[in-house]
Parts: sequence; structure tokens; C-alpha cells
Amino acid sequence: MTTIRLVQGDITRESVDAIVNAANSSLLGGGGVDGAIHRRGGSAILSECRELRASRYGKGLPTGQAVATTAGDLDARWVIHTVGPVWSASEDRSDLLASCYRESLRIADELGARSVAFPAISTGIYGWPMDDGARIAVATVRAARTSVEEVRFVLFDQRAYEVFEEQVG
Ligand code: AR6
Repeated sequence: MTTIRLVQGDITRESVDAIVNAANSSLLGGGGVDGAIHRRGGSAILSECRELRASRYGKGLPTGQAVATTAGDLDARWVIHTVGPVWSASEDRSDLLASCYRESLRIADELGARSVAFPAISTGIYGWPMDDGARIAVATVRAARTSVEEVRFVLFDQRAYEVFEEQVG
């Protein structure tokens, strides 16, 4: 049974087994959560991302997939990088967003992680509406078959926190 917890704040301040990064296919950093994780986590994370690009993911990490690296200086054992879909009004990409949560939990299980912190994937630079992003996040985690004991959604601002609260009930 997985417990869902909500926290308002900066995900890089969390103490968990694995922190999920809302990355992009390049795995080489960016803004938002991604920028914050690389800044606070230090260069060890980027080094492993570069190695992944030089080996398994020469063309980048496809949208909806996930891969783990060290968490560097963060208070976690791993960072799980996943690539959310860019929001589209004309095409339903919900399955890809759900896949990010599912695949991240699958990687967490492979690693033996018991606690995982997620940001609200795709709801920043990638433009996904927060209420729909929260609905998909909570429903997907609830439906997942995983040994992860705690999923912590870390929401950056109060509005995001309240939207998630409504979904968790
Ligand atoms: N802690 C928790 N949540 C945060 C933090 C933080 N430190 N910073 C932002 N958020 P985003 P995306 C929230 O843009 O939409 C990057 O450039 C933010 O308010 O980080 O998946 C990547 O390299 C929003 O609700 O990720 C990609 O190119 C949520 O986290 C692209 O952005 C996700 O916002 C990915 O875009």
C-alpha cells in the first residue's frame, strides 16, 4: 500500500530515497525543477547524464521514459529523470504523462527505493494545466503496482498544493 503525501516547497530540499526530475530528452539540464536539481545536486549528476547520452541514450531519453543517476549532493540516493510531454491542446498526450509516473515508480522498484518525491511533471515550462496534471499524477500513482511505500508530491506554490489536495481528497 503506497501512502501519498503532499508537501509545498522546493523538491531539492526533500529527504527521500529518490527525487524525480522533470527533465528533457537531452538529460543535460534546463530550467525549472531540472535546473534546481542540477544546481543543488552538483556536477556528479550531470556527469552520469553525459555517460547515459554516450551509451544507452545516444538520441536522448524518449518522452514518457525514466532513468536513474546518483543524487550527488542532494539528500537522496538517486535522481530519477523522466521526460514529460509538452502540453498540446490538439493532441491528447495524457498517456505519456501517466507513463512518466509509472516508469519512474518502476525504476524506483528496481533500485529498491521506498520513498519517492515527485514534482508536478509537465506543469511548468511544458504548459500542462495544473488540475489535469494533478489528476493524472494522483490517479496513476494510485493505480500503480509498486513496492514504494511513500510517494511525496512536492508542489512549488500554494495553488499547486491546493489543486493536488483536491485530487487526493
Ligand atoms: N521544486 C518543486 N517544484 C518546482 C521547482 C522546485 N524547485 N521548480 C519548479 N517547480 P518545470 P516541466 C514546479 O518547468 O513543465 C526544464 O527546462 C513548477 O512550478 O520544472 O516538466 C526541463 O529541462 C511546475 O509546477 O518542468 C525541460 O526542458 C513543475 O515543477 C522542461 O523544463 C514542473 O515545472 C520541463 O518542463
